[in-house]
Amino acid sequence: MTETTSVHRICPFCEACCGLKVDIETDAATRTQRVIKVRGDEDDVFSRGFLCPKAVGLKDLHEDPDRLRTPLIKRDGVFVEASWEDAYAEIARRLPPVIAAGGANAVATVLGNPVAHKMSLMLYFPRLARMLGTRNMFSASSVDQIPKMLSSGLMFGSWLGIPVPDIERSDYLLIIGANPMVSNGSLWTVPDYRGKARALRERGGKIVVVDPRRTETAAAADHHHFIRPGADVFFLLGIAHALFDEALVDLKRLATHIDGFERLQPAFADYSPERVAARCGIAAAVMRDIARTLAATPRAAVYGRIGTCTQQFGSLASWLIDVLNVLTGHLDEEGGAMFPRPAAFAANTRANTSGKPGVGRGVVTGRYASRVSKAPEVSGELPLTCLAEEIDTPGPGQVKALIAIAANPVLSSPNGPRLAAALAQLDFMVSMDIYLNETSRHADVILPGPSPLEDAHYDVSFTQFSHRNHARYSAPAMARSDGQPDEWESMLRIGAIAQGHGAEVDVAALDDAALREELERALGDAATPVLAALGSRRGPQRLLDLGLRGGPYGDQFGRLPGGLTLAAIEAAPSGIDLGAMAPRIPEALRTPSGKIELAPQVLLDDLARVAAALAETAPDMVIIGRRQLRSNNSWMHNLPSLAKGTFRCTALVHPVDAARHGLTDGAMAVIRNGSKSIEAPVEISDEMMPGVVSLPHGWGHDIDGTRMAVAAQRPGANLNALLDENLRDPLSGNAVLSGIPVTLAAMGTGGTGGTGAARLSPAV
Ligand SMILES: Nc1nc2c(c(=O)[nH]1)N[C@H]1C(S)=C(S)[C@@H](COP(=O)(O)OP(=O)(O)OC[C@H]3O[C@@H](n4cnc5c(=O)[nH]c(N)nc54)[C@H](O)[C@@H]3O)O[C@H]1N2
Ligand SMILES: Nc1nc2c(c(=O)[nH]1)N[C@H]1C(S)=C(S)[C@@H](COP(=O)(O)OP(=O)(O)OC[C@H]3O[C@@H](n4cnc5c(=O)[nH]c(N)nc54)[C@H](O)[C@@H]3O)O[C@H]1N2
Ligand code: SF4
Ligand SMILES: [Mo]
Repeated sequence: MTETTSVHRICPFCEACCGLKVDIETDAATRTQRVIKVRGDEDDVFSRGFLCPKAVGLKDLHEDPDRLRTPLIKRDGVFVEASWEDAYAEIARRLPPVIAAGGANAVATVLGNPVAHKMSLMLYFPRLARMLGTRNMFSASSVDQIPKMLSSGLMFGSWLGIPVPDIERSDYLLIIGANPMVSNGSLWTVPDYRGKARALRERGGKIVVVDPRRTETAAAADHHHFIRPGADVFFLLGIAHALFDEALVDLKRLATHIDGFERLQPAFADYSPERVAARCGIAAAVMRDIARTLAATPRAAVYGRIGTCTQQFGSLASWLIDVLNVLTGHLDEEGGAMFPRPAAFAANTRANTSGKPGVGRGVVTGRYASRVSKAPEVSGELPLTCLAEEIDTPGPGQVKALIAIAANPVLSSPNGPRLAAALAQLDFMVSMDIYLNETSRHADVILPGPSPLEDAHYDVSFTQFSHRNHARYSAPAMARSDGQPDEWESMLRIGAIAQGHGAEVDVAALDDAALREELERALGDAATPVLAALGSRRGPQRLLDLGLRGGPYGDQFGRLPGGLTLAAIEAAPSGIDLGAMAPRIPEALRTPSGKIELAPQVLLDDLARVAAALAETAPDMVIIGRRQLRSNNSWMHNLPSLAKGTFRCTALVHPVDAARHGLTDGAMAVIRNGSKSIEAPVEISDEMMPGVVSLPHGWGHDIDGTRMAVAAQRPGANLNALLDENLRDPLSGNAVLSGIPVTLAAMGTGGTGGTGAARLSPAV
């Protein structure tokens, strides 16, 4: 006898956060469960039934025999399965001596992308960080978005107070260095971008895409312009210059909320479209036309994403995007770039609904610096590209232990091979990870989290960037295997071990005490009734209820009956719609001046680098990355339904470049950057800008000692084995991943030919 139930689930794989319905069959006798089907939830208030092919990965992931279900401990170089008690005991045996010898900073932490997709990890990492007290905190943010966090912090006062396009009411979108048709949006939670873009164009609006590749997003837009990788700053300066030059600036309502306006025009004076055109590869007339259209269209927005961040001028480009939105009167206006008003956690995520409305402390950077390269701290973290040198450079303050949480930096961070060698030198490493992969293979203990279907979920992060406000919750849908703890429990346990309390602490009591202390500090005597109102909830659910009830739509712990609570969203399985974005300036600002800081001095100073780079000519070939629909960074290549089909880790090359370098379609090419080289099959395509080759990241699964059988069948090449760990945007510390000069050559016969053949092997 079997019984099938249908459960609601927010997809945890990408920032679109689609609402899914998952059919689960339970055997009445054995209680074993199996996923039958994954589909879009038509009733979901936010995603309205949309889903992408990765959603079925939820079934594959749950069933993946390689997904770890018990902890692993490395004994004499070999991983053995262990009980949770033994795994924690091993951490208790080995972590405290590292701290005793080297102090708190001897332990580093590194967080990966899935942390943002796991309520448990997202809400409890701050506690672990406090318990560890280390300055050596690293994350995927510094190979991704930290320039946008910095520019938003400087302009609007909070790290994650980032405006997003109001696509459903916009008539003109300028999309720079983003491919939402494939990525499904980033720092912009927008499920079904395709449908929304189509609707925009059907109502007479236009979409313009600026990208060194004619991407899927570009192909479905009105205009696409190739841009030289890394040259966005010139393009944006050209448009800003034209706005002043042609008297198109109109601050509208924002005029009284702005500081520094008078400093912009002189700063942009040297960058007429005519002067920057050759440097960015876009004609002056195009820049002027974009300036005029932006100014003339009442509802328009400029949006930039990872292509504008992962480059040497990432902070400047991120800033200029919002400068254009402000100068054309599109910031904080309907159909423009607006601030979401999330239901919870703006304070935890350092966004903009906490504290006093309209004014704040703003952001500061460089409160400390990394030991070796002296890279400044930004948003409480150091650049991920500094992690390897912090481990492999001897001296006082050297990192000797690492706690990696849902992170695979060996594949996701530039010069992965150096990092891998550094990890092998550590005295101790813990990976909280669900796979034995390229990074976790270096760990001494691996602690696997539950499958997403066994876990509760609320989008702590992505509600901060959603194009429409909403609140949705997924309860655990499937039973866990015996003894499987929550990931927050493991984090508290590691924290307690680091503080010398041993492995056997009462985690629940620790959690209770920490929350009471936090609330008493924030609320004084009012903490007691708040705690009482939270009742019997514990762990992340209690923090979620706290966040929702104290948030902008909350019931204020009973004072506003009918307001939002966790119980209310539990009772609405397809979520609660909280409406379209509405203007929030000045209330959303958290700058000390209470104004939008349009011309922060550090950014103006950084323009000196731009001036120096204006005359640089294009290298013969440069490399950029690429995202693909059936893949997500490094870790979904083991899921059969996604891994099948055409091999995707190919080097896209323009026909002219292929001819110049003697490359043929399907044959292997050697891509070199100095002494580093990788090999990948060539795919000739005129969707590339001439002089630019594109390779996806997150591949390179041919490293020994991993346990990802499907991924290993077609390992692909690791783009990050080619990139330099020493190239950073100096202000934000973000890695430069785009526009790196490389050489291309056809691969010779013999030698590495065997590897190439393996990489081209047929579909799994
Ligand atoms: N060259 C180049 N490099 C890039 C990029 C690029 O565009 N070009 N993009 C960068 C970007 S934007 C990002 S975000 C980073 C991503 O960098 P990472 O976060 O380091 O990479 P992921 O591949 O997302 O790895 C996620 C890890 O989390 C594990 N995991 C998955 N689910 C769970 C879970 O539920 N619990 C736990 N504990 N672990 C889990 C996976 O097994 C995997 O080890 O890569 C960056 N690297
Ligand atoms: N299917 C899928 N979805 C994903 C992911 C994935 O791996 N697969 N990863 C997720 C993650 S972690 C993130 S951060 C988001 C990222 O979301 P997006 O930023 O939308 O992702 P990309 O597809 O990398 O888009 C970046 C674009 O910038 C272009 N580009 C490269 N260099 C430059 C440049 O110098 N200037 C300009 N103007 N453009 C440039 C690239 O050609 C590419 O089209 O996607 C998320 N969604
Ligand atoms: S777009 Fe695909 S991977 Fe992203 S949340 Fe939706 S279903 Fe999941
Ligand atoms: Mo990312």
